[in-house]
Amino acid sequence: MKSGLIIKSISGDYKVITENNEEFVCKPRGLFRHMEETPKVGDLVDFDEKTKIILKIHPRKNELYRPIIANLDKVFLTFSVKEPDLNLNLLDRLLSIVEYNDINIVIVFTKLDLLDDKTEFEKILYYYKSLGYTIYTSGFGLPYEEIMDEVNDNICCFAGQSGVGKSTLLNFFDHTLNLKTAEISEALGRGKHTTRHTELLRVGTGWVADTPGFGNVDFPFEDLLTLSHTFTEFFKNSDQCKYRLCLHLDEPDCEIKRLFESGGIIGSRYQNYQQFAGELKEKQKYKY
Ligand SMILES: Nc1nc2c(ncn2[C@@H]2O[C@H](COP(=O)(O)OP(=O)(O)O)[C@@H](O)[C@H]2O)c(=O)[nH]1
Ligand SMILES: [Mg+2]
Ligand SMILES: [Zn+2]
Repeated sequence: MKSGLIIKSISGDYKVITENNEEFVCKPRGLFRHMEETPKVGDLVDFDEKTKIILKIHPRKNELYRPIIANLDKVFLTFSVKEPDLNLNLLDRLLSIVEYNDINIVIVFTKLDLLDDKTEFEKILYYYKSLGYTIYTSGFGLPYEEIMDEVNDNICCFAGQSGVGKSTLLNFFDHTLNLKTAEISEALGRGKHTTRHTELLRVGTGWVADTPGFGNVDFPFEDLLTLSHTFTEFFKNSDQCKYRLCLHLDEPDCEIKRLFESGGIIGSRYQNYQQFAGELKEKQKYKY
């Protein structure tokens, strides 16, 4: 019996790589299907090297559904400051989802070379840094090396809209990857993405999921209190709210609203929160 990491799923088969870099194409054991358990890219598995049957999936530390991947150590939230414009709504949404999944977050802002006036961006950068997030900035002509260290020894995924420069970054880390940049197919609709398989690529001493750019994603939870807890600064200050289970929406004497009004919480952040709360409420309406 051998153990290895699933790096690719190919219509029911799984490419598994061992610690000695041997690759095997394995099939799952029939029993998994019975148990409604499917191996996923990122899974550590035991398999029989003769029959090439996966015998056991090791317990997962986490799993995402879009993209379908298990055991992520780190998610890179990649956002361009221009072309496309900085999308703070999507940033706050992805931050919430990744916080909920309890996976390490690195934020990368790209294309800083395209920004003539950095004043507004500096404020945003300062704010998200104050939340405790590790943030890197990149751009043509700017250093990328330190971001590379964040990939080493980790299973990672780069999330963000098409065109923000994910493939460009990865190619910079490893020229042999030769990922296509500015793919037209990526820029067109989301339909294409569902047919694409997730694959882990060797980058430095780490693994990076080559996933299509993901735009809008649904929240993996339904209740508003959970949402409020994924906004780290809201959670931290919520003990100052009058109500113990304050949702920071219409309650009186709410510390979060106070902070928003005094500029302690940047406007876009609170407005995005309100919008997400509305979205969850809408979903609940249709459920009952
Ligand atoms: N000016 C500038 N352009 C960039 C930068 N990074 C990527 N691009 C360009 O943005 C386009 C999309 O990049 P790509 O890596 O394909 O984005 P992806 O869809 O996120 O993988 C390409 O034309 C890149 O050359 C950057 O830092 N500065
Ligand atoms: Mg790409
Ligand atoms: Zn409150």
